[in-house]
Amino acid sequence: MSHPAALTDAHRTVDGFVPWPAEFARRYQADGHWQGGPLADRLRDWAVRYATGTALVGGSFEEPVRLTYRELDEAVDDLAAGLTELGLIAGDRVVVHLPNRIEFVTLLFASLRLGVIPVLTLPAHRRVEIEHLARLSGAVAYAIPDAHEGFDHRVLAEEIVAAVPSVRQVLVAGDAGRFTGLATVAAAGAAARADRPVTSAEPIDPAGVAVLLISGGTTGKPKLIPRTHWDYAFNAAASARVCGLTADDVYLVALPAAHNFPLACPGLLGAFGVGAKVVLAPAPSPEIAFGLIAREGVTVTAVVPTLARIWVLAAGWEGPDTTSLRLLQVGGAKLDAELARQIRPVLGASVQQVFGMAEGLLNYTRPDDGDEIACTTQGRPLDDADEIRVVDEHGVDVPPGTTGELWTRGPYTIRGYYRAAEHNATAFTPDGFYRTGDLVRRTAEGHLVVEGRIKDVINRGGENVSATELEEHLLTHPAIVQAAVIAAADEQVGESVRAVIVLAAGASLRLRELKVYLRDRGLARFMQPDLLTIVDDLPLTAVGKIDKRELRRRLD
Ligand code: OOB
Repeated sequence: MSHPAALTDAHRTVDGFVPWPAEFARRYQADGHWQGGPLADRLRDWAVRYATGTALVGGSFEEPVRLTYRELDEAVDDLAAGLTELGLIAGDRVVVHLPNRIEFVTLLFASLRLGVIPVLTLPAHRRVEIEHLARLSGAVAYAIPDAHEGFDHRVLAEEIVAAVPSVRQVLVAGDAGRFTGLATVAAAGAAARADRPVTSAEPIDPAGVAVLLISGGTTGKPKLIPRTHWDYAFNAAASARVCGLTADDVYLVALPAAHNFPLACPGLLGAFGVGAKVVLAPAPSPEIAFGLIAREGVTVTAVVPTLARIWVLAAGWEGPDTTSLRLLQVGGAKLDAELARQIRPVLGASVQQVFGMAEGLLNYTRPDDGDEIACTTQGRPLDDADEIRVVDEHGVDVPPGTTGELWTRGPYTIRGYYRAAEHNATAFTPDGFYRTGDLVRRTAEGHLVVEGRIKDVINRGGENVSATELEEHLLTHPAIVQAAVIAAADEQVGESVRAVIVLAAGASLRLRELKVYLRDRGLARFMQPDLLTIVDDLPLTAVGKIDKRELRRRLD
């Protein structure tokens, strides 16, 4: 095994993290939001408590690999010992670019056990994002699969190593080529530790940074979101409670595991906390997901609306056995009510809307809210300590029922992005509220309805057209399966309204017909699209949301 040159101290400090003010930190501890040890210590507890229960199912669909809680904890110790042999120490950052494989989970916990901070990137990220994130975090290592979905990550790793001097190690799940195999590291670790449990050289502060998540923002380069052991543990455990998760549940990781939603809302971390079985889907396609749901008896999973639509359509054709599924969480982008209403009849599961963000705040519809609220609202905050404000453009609170920007702070919402002092000055208010940029309305019962993004508004000759609102109307048309509304430059009105749609198989639609349809729905004339563009598919972000930035670029 190759050993890296001695690591310098230049990349060791965890600077750029904005902690909660002492007064808040005290309160969150006193109230029990922040409690317990660092995240990897919890895996030790779970390994004792759930010992021989199945923790994790990975591998391919044809050849699944199963680990009990005890085996998972052992595998994590082996890898942690191996990483120590490689010279990784507390405070180092490692860019984790792994798909839904067992190594994602073992490397995540092995890093946490050493106080090494994983930077959780998504499989669809490529050179631009990875290079930026490796540089920004000052990462010393980069972890990849050999190849995934036809893309050889080792080629990308060559570029990253050449471009970012701090990256000394490339760790590979699978065939390592000229780099270091994670299996080799773990084997060396197993030999070195000789059954002794691994601990960090220095005690790990549970109030300190555990992981760096990637912002889902669609403007500018991704930002790093520092989540602490305490806040993230609360995030996962409180979410598990809201979902009624127990040891009898089987959680399917259908979205990329590195995304906050399937990772901790309640995701795999929340599922481990109650001793449930976690199943990693190598891909979210209906064939694989439905196959795993039937074979493993999956009870809960999380999807984005674009994926929910694909599953509902496919299930309509295939009639898969999804009888075990009790809860389908949908979030990440606005779920239209019509699609939401199809979920129970077609998939046999209750729908739960999740309006969350990697920065923290999570809103859930609750199991006892009833179908109407679950289908038409984006839920309410996870915890009473979540403070939310809905404000106008002057930062003044608006009454219930009025749309405004959502501001929030609380025990698991960050007070600043990592190493982003300049951006933080505008992204947060002086008293620590995160300005989400989301436009929401609070119903009389206290549920939130997402009405759009502050910047996703088309200024059509002085009239503001909300893209989200028009998209929702478009999706009610039977010929339309996907819709995105964007601005098109227009000499007369500045910006005109362009509807980009994907048609149902065999359907056709003309702008004139669409306008008549929208008019009959009672839509104002200024809200009507000026242009209609029909495409085969819409570009998606790394987690599967419609990517308008890329769409605008394509249509320019
Ligand atoms: C989740 O997190 P991110 O960080 O990828 O994206 C957050 C943004 C939100 O600010 C909002 O603009 C949008 O995505 N969003 C939704 C939504 N859930 C997220 N917009 C409308 N309706 C929803 N249900 O996307 C995320 C994190 C944790 C759980 C679920 C989703």
